[in-house]
Amino acid sequence: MNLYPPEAAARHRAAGYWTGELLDEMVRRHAAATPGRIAVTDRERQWSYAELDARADRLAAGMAARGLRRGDRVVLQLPNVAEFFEVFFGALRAGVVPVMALPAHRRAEIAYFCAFAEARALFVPDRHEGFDHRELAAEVRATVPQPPEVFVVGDPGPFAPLAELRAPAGALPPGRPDPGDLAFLQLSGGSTGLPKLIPRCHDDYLYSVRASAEICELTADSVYLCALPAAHNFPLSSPGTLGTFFAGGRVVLAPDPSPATALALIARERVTLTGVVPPLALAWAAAAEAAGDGGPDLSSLELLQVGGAKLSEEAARRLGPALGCRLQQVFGMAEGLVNYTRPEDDEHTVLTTQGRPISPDDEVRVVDDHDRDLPDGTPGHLLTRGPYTVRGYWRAPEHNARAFTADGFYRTGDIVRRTATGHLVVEGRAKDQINRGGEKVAAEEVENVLLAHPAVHDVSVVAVPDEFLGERSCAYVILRPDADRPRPVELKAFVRAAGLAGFKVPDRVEFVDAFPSTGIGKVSKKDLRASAN
Ligand code: OOB
Repeated sequence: MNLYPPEAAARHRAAGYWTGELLDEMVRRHAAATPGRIAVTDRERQWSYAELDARADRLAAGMAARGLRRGDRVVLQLPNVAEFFEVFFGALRAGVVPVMALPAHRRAEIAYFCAFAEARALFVPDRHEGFDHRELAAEVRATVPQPPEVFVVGDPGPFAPLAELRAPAGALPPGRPDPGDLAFLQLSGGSTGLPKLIPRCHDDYLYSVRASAEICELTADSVYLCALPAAHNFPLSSPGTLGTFFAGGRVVLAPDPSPATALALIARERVTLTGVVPPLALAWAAAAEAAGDGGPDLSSLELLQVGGAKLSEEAARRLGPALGCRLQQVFGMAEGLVNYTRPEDDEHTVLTTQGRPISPDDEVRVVDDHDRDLPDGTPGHLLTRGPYTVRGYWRAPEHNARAFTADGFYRTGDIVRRTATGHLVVEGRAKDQINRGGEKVAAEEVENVLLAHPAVHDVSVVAVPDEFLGERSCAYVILRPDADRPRPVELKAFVRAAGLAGFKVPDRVEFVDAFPSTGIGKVSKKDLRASAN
């Protein structure tokens, strides 16, 4: 399968970006050179590089023995536990393709991923944050045409424990996958009714990981705290856990991202860097300020990366002093392009821009509504193409025709301005999405669910400003003429009962008689947003 046009792939290879190394081979490399070095710390557990490597081998061999073939898909829904990497690297080594679900996903999303990807297996924890994922797995199995086999980390209940998939030590994984083949399916933040899957290969992803590790100056002494869900592109690759493994450093997994947990882990594990979304950064900063000198010792922390949603200049100014470290802004997307402010950037640039692209060969265009290029300084639509930006979503030709230009640029849906130094400033968004403190909600997905409610005639879900999260979601509802007005909580419960992740449940519900319309009769979400407050 060609994920990139052959001439583009040849160019990226010739430029040295694509090296042909597989993502799991970095683990192998460190296991050979420094077998005893710790790769992962998870609560009281420590796995060395040798152990992680051996586990990945055993899982890869076990998957093959179980009949999972190269190219088969599995859904990975594991929280921040060491087994996340055992399964991820094991699958990659076997050529089995994980779909990177989030722990917050519920029946609707997981069933959709399983059905659409024709997943052969589903990996879940027993319980996470009070929620029983085995029950979720059972519900999913009942709705999917070809139910996946379920493997559980922890108490397996009616399913198989992960241990059952581990081949005996010494078992060899099947043949080496191709670095240009589909390696895993990342999730799109989405702006459409159904989530889109993003096909990433070893070559493109490893380039972004390696270059990110260089930009962020990672070494074997780096200790990365993974506080966001490990499957997300930011903590996975920017440079995140994979960048840390690439450099031979140590990954510390936070069971939850609360200030109490995270700050204590930074102190205990001597964490040197971490990546968070803006609301979390502010919560940590507030906790550190409140604790003062008597609080956890954060002196090991060198770099705080903030991304996933816009960081205000005011907030940016506070973070470094509060946590006693350097700040880096990160503006990235699971589809590819990632921008960083650099260590050599002046303070103003770090506080007021969202960075510049990883690669000299990242092509960035800022265009008007007719795809005409705009001069630097003028906000417009961000289009991008390059050595690690995908050329299309997985099995979505119709959507791809809209989401990509004919010559392969991805339409990010972001409105940005480029400065004279090539840094990007995110000014807004043209896509129909709510960015809830880094968690992305596709308005249409929630609207489709609410439209099925018997009292709802029409609905429009929009972002409204929020002091803490940046944005929250508000569902504007037009009721059927003869319907009794439901209470907002009933409509929220309806969305939850439909099996959507909790972060997609509208924060607010407002009843209106009509929607403002644009000149050509479409609902004007811009005017709806303006009517909030
Ligand atoms: C990251 O990835 P996704 O796929 O969850 O979301 C991508 C979208 C971007 O298109 C943009 O709309 C928004 O999230 N975004 C930002 C931002 N970083 C991401 N908006 C404003 N300022 C920022 N710094 O969110 C992601 C992936 C890799 C690294 C970092 C973030």
